[in-house]
Amino acid sequence: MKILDNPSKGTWKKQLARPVFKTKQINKIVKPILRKVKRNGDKALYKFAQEYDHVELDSLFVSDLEKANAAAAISSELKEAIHTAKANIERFHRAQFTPEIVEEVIPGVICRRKSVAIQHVGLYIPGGTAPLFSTVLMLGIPAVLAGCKEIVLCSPPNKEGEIHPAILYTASLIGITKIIKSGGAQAIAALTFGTESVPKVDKIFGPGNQFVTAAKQIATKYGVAIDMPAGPSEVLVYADSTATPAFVAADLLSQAEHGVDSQVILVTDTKKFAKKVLKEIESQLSELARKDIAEKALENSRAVIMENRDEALELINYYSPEHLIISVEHEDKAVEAIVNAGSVFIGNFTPESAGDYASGTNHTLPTYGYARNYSGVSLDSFVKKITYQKISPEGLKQLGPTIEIMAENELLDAHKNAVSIRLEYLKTSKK
Ligand code: HSO
Ligand code: ZN
Repeated sequence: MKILDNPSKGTWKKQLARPVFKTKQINKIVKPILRKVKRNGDKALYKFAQEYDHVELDSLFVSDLEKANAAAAISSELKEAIHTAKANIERFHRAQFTPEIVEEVIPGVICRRKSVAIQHVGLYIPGGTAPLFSTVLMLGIPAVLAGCKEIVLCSPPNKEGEIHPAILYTASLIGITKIIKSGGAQAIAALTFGTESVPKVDKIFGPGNQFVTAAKQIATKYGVAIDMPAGPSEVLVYADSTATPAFVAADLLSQAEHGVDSQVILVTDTKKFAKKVLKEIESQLSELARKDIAEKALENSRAVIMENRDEALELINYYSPEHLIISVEHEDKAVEAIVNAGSVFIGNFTPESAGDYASGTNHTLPTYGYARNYSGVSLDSFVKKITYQKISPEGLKQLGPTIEIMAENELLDAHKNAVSIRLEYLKTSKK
């Protein structure tokens, strides 16, 4: 982990650059996959399962028997933990319901806004090196709460044609029944275009590797919405001498272990503290099963010394981290100064893992600097807001002339006429 000593503003862009994607090469691989799924449907999915997952599938669907076996395969401790996390996530997401707005703007002109569930959603759960069953909770719970009519979950099978039991158990627990054994760009393609087995959806959610990310981007060209543009996981820890170096190191490593392209940043006020954290990282790292991955991620990572607090906060907002841990004296002031972050974790006893699993907030968050202009997944992500209006004759008499003059000046006669014709009618029908 490289130390940057009070880097001047002009150097931030270069010094804090995230690992770059090789989008062009990735797209070259992904586009033909999308094309084949679009053209050949299920047949293509079976073929890609052979090619990429090394399995000959009998069915793309997870069967009821597989779901029952999954429930038997996981420990009661894990089940209990999943239930606890589910309750907390449900509680925080249920609190996100916004009431319908009805406003009589002027007498006789009533405007209304209501949230309506996105009808068909696709949830992508990666397989690979870590079975992210927690992501099933993070995406599935708000989807169910929002009232999405159809929820499809796609996840890649292993060589035995199975999906990790914890993923299946969690999905069943929250009421997701349609689980498809397909991963990678081909799963995104199936959700985008629909196949014989996989329904076409309106919006696709979920993390994934660079192929999945690229496929999701392409999906948007076909009228499918996505949760957000995604990149590798990242955390920025802002800590001073009031924080415990071992805790800070553990938090940095918790994101570093996600992937070799993850990035973790420490921002602190003294070199002394930075050195303590680095020493802790060194000793904790050797104990990790995913040491090699974390080690690689640390090569992309930085410890930044910023003596000046205002500048430190400016740098954090510049970086716009997915996760921000603030463990400094007078934390409230620092928290209030933050305008760009996906999710903020406050104090020495708030590890990012809490939000990753069980505190209640969502862990699907904007990475790669997108915290500047995107929110993390929430209940809102699964609804769209429809507005309504109803205008009475009295209302139209009031508002009509405003519309007429505006339409006239935009040179849109037909717009004007849609009002004038009614006002005329109201005038004549009175006589
Ligand atoms: N930190 C990840 C989510 C996650 N962590 C799932 C563990 N499991 C999102 O950035
Ligand atoms: Zn994590």
